[in-house]
Amino acid sequence: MVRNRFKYSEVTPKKMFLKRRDLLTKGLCLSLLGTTGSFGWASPTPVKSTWSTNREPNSYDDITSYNNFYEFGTDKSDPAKYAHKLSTKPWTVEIGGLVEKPGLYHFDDLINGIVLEERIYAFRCVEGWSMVIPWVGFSLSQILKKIEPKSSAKYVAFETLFRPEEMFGQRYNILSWPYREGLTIAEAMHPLTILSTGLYGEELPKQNGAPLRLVVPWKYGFKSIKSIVKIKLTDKQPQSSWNMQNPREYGFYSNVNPEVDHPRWSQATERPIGNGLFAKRRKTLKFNGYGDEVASLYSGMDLRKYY
Ligand SMILES: Nc1nc2c(c(=O)[nH]1)N[C@H]1C(S)=C(S)[C@@H](COP(=O)(O)O)O[C@H]1N2
Ligand SMILES: [Mo]
Repeated sequence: MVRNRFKYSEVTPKKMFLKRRDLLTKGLCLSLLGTTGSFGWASPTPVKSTWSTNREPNSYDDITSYNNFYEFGTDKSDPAKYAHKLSTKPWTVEIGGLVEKPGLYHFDDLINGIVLEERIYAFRCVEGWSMVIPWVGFSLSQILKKIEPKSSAKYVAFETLFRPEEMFGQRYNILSWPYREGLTIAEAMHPLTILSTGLYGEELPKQNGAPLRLVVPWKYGFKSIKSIVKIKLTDKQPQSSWNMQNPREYGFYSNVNPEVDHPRWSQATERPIGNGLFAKRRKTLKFNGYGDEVASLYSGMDLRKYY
């Protein structure tokens, strides 16, 4: 397969991005953009979403070379070096727990009929760095509607695959494998919560969590679990690998909150990636700037207690 990847480093990313978006809307996509043909990984036709931020996205290079994906090592540069070892085709997702339609879903069947959108989201890692990322994806709620949660379902649990032959990081006990995360059903149904299958209009790179990865833009980055193979609806709060590793430092909710510091550092400001070492820090916004949309999910809750 010839991948006709634009070299974002050769042009200003925004310019190229807009040019590409133009092509997309003109419907010239499949042949010109070299997407994966019958696969719907990145979609020839991402729809522009009103949920996007107006902020300028980071470059393709920033987004695909500075990563956290501990299955491939703990250095930021490790995932870009080693994630190619992961085989993602074919891919299946096991769906179970409190749903009417459990089963082992082939990736293609799972996303069949779903319209992919472009969502430019702010992204904030708990470590203090941030980016703006033009995802391709769709609201998780669309999948949940397909699989029909029972009324007793209160949470959604996610798991990354466990395959130490391809993911050497899983041979070390840095985290409890497989990587696990969870959301309340209200968080999972919120239209801002997406499953991503691509970025910058093309198939999701493996270091970013191909072929299917969660993105919850108002929460710290570790909630956005990569390379998902299991989705389970439960009536009990799911385990999360980071919470298991250090419950005092990483709570279940982990909403971005400049007023609640990490026990070892302040969360008041963030370092935007990509503007050089001396880039000015930005003030971190409550709920990462998505408060108007999501604050009501937590009304009456003490966000210091439920960190
Ligand atoms: N399976 C898995 N998912 C993961 C991680 C990981 O180590 N393993 N790291 C998390 C963390 S800490 C962050 S900040 C984001 C990073 O996403 P990015 O590399 O696409 O920016 O992925 C999250 N999802
Ligand atoms: Mo993170």
